[in-house]
Formats: sequence, structure tokens, C-alpha cells
Amino acid sequence: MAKQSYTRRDAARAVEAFMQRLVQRNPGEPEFHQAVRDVAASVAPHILANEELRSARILERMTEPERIVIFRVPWETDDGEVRTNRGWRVQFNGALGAYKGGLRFHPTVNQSVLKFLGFEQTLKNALTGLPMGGAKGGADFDPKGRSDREVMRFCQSFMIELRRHIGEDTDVPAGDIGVGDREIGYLFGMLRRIENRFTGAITGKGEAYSGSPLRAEATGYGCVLFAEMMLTESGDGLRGKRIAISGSGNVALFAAEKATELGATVVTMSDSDGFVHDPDGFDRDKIERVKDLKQRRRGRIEEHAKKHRKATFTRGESPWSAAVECDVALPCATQNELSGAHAKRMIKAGVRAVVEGANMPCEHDAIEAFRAGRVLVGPAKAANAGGVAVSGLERAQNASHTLWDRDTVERRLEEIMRHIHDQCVRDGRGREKHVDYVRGANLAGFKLVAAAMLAQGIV
Ligand code: NDP
Ligand code: 2IT
Repeated sequence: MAKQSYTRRDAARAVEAFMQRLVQRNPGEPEFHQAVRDVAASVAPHILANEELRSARILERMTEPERIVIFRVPWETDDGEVRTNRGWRVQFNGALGAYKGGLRFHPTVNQSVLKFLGFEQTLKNALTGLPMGGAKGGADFDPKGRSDREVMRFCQSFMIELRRHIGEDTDVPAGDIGVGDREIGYLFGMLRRIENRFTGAITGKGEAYSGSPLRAEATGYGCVLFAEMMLTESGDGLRGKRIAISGSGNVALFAAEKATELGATVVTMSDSDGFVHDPDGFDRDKIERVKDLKQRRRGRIEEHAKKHRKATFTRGESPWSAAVECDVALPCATQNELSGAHAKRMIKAGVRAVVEGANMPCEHDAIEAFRAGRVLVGPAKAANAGGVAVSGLERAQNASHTLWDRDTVERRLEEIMRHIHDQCVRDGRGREKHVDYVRGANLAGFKLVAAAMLAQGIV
């Protein structure tokens, strides 16, 4: 007992010293600091107990991206005005395979955001068990309000540079916020034209041109499957539960679809304007209508409330700031959308599990509050790994010039989510029954990347 409390104090000191150096080396990158601190806190005791990891300075090396490419993206509006955006690709860690990770187009994109995402992606990809390194990229471009032609010109200009840095065995991008079917199509079209090759260097492609079945659904479906596994592990399930979801994009929509299919009631969805509360629940029909509204018509979630009598729209709030009553919360919009103060109110309102569909949606204080309140937390790098997992399967299908049927992909997705869940339980179960999925995911992912890095020497 005495030995363990000494180790814990020691670990806390080691984390502080490590973070001080990291913050100094990477000034002005709060999201990156936050993501690293979360992992460092989980893995410090393991590193302290392992001389080989310490002397190889594994955590120092793992938190330094292998490469960052920054480039100019000039393009023309429909009115003939010239615009300049900034593009990035952060190739974070290639120890486990070719770099893999999404592209985000959003005005808030900057180097800190992409480094946090690339770092998280490295551990997430490791957890899938597929041979994929971690990367992330994107641009500070806002597709909102732009015509299809403007988005196409932007994507083409972006790809003219990005193509130098990607390839099916080098780095394989996919979608993320602001990069959906339309953008992937334009990006792939330009890549194919420049390369004069039909390559698998982008995933999330349409099924009409060699994309995998179920890639669109994979992140949301995987997240809900993970939530079901977490609840089942603690003796319950999703059936009959009230689920609050934030966002109404790719992840949120398919999470809502799967949750409903498993017998839960989805009571909220949101976008950056505010949230809709529908106490009757978003059934399959309503979800299809939200899909049409947000994905095809590119409208605002508020419209849904106007069409359904009992549904209400609250501008400027989220399901979390309003502490909507629910059993399970699925934050599926963006980073740091759920604060410590929100978490405390949600606990009072009865939330029992929070499963992250978005990347790092919970602030550090929120995670701490949920932990203290014994609320189960499914961390993003485990819970939303279904998307990149099916991207990995798409890559495999493309490399073997074949396409699998939907059932095969669905079975593989379930197996991979089960594998991730079991690794989290293995490394996250303390002496009590309660599973700390945050620690479990961090530690399991870290061990996999660390082992590959150790084997490959100082590179
Ligand atoms: P989409 O662009 O399809 O949807 C994003 C949704 O979140 C929209 O409803 C959007 O509202 C809302 N949103 C975005 N930014 C903000 C913000 N700053 N404040 C409030 N709401 C916001 O993105 P995805 O669904 O693909 O991604 C959502 C999250 O899931 C991200 O964190 C992403 O990194 C993560 N993720 C995505 C994967 C994928 O396969 N796509 C895989 C794993 C994780 P609005 O319409 O108003 O912009
Ligand atoms: O955050 C993520 O895992 C993604 N945006 C998906 C990345 C991918 O390569 O499919």
C-alpha cells in the first residue's frame, strides 16, 4: 500500500515535469497540451515502472510529430475574388503503418487542433489492431455557405499540394468535420487526375467508386456498439434508455440511427446554432429527415423543431449546457463542447454514461467530474474508432482490388469494437469492478505504439 501511494505521487510529479517541457516546446497549443496530459497521466506509472521505456524517452518521442507540412491554398470564389487559406498535414506517428487520419475543413482549424487530433489518432488507430499510423490534416476553410463549385475549386487546389505527401502506402487521408461525401469526391477526383492512377490513397469514398460499404455509418454505429458493450459490462444495456446526442453531422446521425435500432430513445440533436429537444424521440423517420435537412439541403437543425409540434429549439445552448435529462450522453460535435460545470449538472440530472463520438468533446474538468461521480466515460480514441477501422478495411479492399459485402464489413466492425472494448477493460480495471475506460484506452494504445517504436530503434 505504502509503495503504491509513493508511486502515485511520483507519477504525478513526473507528469508535471514532462508537461512543463512539452508546453515550453509547443507554446500556444492548448488543445495539444490537453490531449497529451490526459495520456501522460494514464501512462506515467507504467513508464516509471519500465526502465526500457524511460531510457528510450518513448513519451518524449511519441509526442513529437514525425512531420508537419503547411501549405498555401489559393482559390477563386464564384464572383472571381481570390481567397487564400492555409492547409496542413500532420504526420504524427508511422510506427504501426502508413499514416492514416481525417481531413477537417473548419474556420477553427489550426496547428494545435491538428496536433491534438494527430496524437489521438495514433493511439486510436493502434487500438483497432489494424496496421495504421496516425495523422490528421485540413484547412481553416469554411465550406458553410459556399457553392458546390467553390468547394470543388478549394478541394482541387488543396489536393494539388497534398498529393505530394500522400499515397496508399505513405499516408491515407479521409473525412472529418466539414469533409464529407462531396469533399472526398472532389479531392479524390483531382488526385486520380494528377496521378493518372486509381489509387486507394483516400478512404471514405462513395460506394459508386470503390468506397467501402458502411464507411459512412461506421463511426456513429461503432460508437453506439461501444456504448452498448460498456453498459452490458456493468450489467445493463441501451434498450429503453434516453440518449442525448450533440451534433447532427456524420457521426451524430448514424449514432442516432443505431441507438434507435437498439431500442433507445434519442431525445436531442444539435448544430452550431443550438439544440433541438424532442421528448417523443427521433425515430427512424425523423432521423432520415434530419439527414436530408443537414446533409443534402445543408440546412439548420432549427428547422426540425418548426416541423414537429413537441420539439423545441434552444438557440446558443447545447444538450450539455442545458443539462437535458438523459441516461447516456453521446457528444458527437466537436472538441471541448462539454465543460466541468456541464458535467456536474448532468450528473445531478441522472446521466450514467458518457460515450465520446467526437474527438476530445469533454474538457479535462468534465472527465474528472464524471470519474468522481462514478459516471462511465467511453473515451473518443476507443469509442469513435469504428470510422477509422472501416477506413482501414476500405484500404484493404482497395489494395486487393475487391469490395466486400455490407454484412462482412459490419461483422468486422463489431469484432474490432469488441477487441477495443476488451483491451480497455484489461488495462482499465482496477481492484474494484468499475472500469476506467479512459485509463484503459490510453494505456492499451500507448503500449502498442511504444512496442513498435522500441523495436524500430531511435528513428
Ligand atoms: P460533420 O461536419 O459531419 O458534423 C459536425 C457536426 O458538429 C455538425 O452538426 C456541426 O454543426 C457541429 N459542430 C461542428 N463544430 C462545432 C462547433 N464548434 N460548435 C458546435 N457545433 C459544432 O463532422 P463529423 O460528424 O464527421 O465529426 C464530428 C466529430 O466526430 C468531430 O470531433 C470529428 O473529429 C469526430 N470524428 C469523426 C469521424 C468520421 O468518421 N467522420 C471519425 C471519428 C471521429 P454545423 O452544421 O452548425 O456546423
Ligand atoms: O477522427 C477520426 O478517426 C476520423 N476522422 C476518421 C479517420 C479515417 O481515416 O477514417
